[in-house]
Amino acid sequence: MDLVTVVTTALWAMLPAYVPNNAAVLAGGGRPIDGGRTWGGRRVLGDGKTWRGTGAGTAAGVALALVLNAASGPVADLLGVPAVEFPLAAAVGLALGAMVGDIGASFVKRRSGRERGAPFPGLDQLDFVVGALAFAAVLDFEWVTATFTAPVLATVLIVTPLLHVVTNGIAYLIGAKDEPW
Ligand code: CTP
Ligand code: MG
Ligand code: K
Repeated sequence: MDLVTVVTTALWAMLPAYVPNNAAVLAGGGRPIDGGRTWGGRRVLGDGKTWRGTGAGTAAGVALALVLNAASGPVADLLGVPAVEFPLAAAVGLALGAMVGDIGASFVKRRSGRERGAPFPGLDQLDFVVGALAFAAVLDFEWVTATFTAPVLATVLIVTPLLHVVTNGIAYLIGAKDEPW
């Protein structure tokens, strides 16, 4: 696999996992998932993890995967790379897993005494990658192993934190997000 194929495959295959968090920021609000409950004197998850944000984020990721499927043939031809198609199970796994990974990170942050919005470098940038790949692997293991070869996976782990920093920085600058992480 050449470098162009590796990088385009990594980015394309992860798009349904990248979009949910950003969609959740735009759609967030309403009832928190933890219903305000605390554990050990701190919120279980906090007000930053809501049902609406999670639902909208998951829906946005799945919808994007369907749009990408419609465009994958022509785009792959144009770039001269093999097309990446998302089976529905993989799309749901990537989108829902990204949201659950982020929710899991909030759980860890609250347990370690970090208030809502506090940064946790490393965890913030990769929580949703771990969640997305784990859920996708449970729902469609063959698609994950065929798509995320070692070089593609390595690219995802390097490029995702960079993309995360940039997109969250932009979201902060345009006022969509309270903190730039
Ligand atoms: N959001 C949401 N539901 C989710 C994830 C995010 O409603 N499952 C919305 C919330 O409005 C949240 C915003 O997106 O405040 C930004 O998301 P994030 O940075 O993940 O949450 P934080 O508010 O920083 O909270 P935490 O410290 O728990 O990550
Ligand atoms: Mg945050
Ligand atoms: K987060």
